[in-house]
Amino acid sequence: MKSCKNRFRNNKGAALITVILIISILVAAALELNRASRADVYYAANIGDGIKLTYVAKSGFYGAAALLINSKGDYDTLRDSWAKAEILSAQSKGYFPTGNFIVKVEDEKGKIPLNKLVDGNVVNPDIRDLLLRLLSLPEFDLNKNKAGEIVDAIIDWIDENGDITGSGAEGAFYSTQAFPHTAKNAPLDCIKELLMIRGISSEIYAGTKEKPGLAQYVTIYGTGAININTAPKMVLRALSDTISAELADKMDEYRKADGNDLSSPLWYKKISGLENVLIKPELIENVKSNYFKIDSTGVSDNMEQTISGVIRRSPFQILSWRQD
Ligand SMILES: [Ca+2]
Repeated sequence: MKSCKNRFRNNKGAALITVILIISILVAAALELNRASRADVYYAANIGDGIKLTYVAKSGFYGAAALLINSKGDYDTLRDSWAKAEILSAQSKGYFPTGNFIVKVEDEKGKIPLNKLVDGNVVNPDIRDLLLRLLSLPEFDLNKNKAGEIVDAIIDWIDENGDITGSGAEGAFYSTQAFPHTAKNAPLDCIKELLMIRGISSEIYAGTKEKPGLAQYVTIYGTGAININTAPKMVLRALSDTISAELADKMDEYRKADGNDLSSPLWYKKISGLENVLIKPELIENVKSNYFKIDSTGVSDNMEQTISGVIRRSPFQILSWRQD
């Protein structure tokens, strides 16, 4: 009788332990389900926010394109509405329930047209010297030889032949690299291609906190002439050996001031200190632009989505499109 009672107690104990175990498992499962559900909800919310911000960024891109299309003057300047896209960006704070965009427009004609550096196998000495002067500016911290090596290597990358230009590099060099390849021997399809060319490190290409990057001053578009009305100050300095940083500041001030006539590229001659500076006329032959880079970022409290692209204004076409 006594042993039967003990067995009954033991069975009750085992049942209690089983129930506690089942409850523990159920509680753990419920907690896990709750955690996973919350993670799914956050994940879905993040995707939703990302999609919304992508459309906010797209709005900025097309808004800037509209500013460009509506800018119908005979010449382009940094006083035009497209060049003041920060106004459109500020207005966008009231356009959307969530987020706003920050959009920036750059004139590709203000940059050095790398594909005009060589035509077949014929080097354009004006563009070569322009690029050499740019890379020789103290901000790049390259000595003259190194700058020359880079320019020659870009020429060899683009020219059709396999003959080494000065201190350049052709297929024999590239075939010995960790990832062997040949020189392209054709025009660039995108600026990032520069990273495949001998001597162009990611630091030279993109810059650092202290140094500028080559990428922001060069383009694969353009006709060969620079728009002096819109070129970055570093490119203005590269237009002639005699344009110092101070003179480039004066040029920038002059071209941004209302009322100064910028319809002819020769306006720079009116600035004190620049009367006797000669920029080769072929380098600045007109001030009308047609290719523009647009960067638009949709921003919210905790997320960003960026769309970058290049457009041709007339006839309008989106030539490149990248979503980060
Ligand atoms: Ca070549």
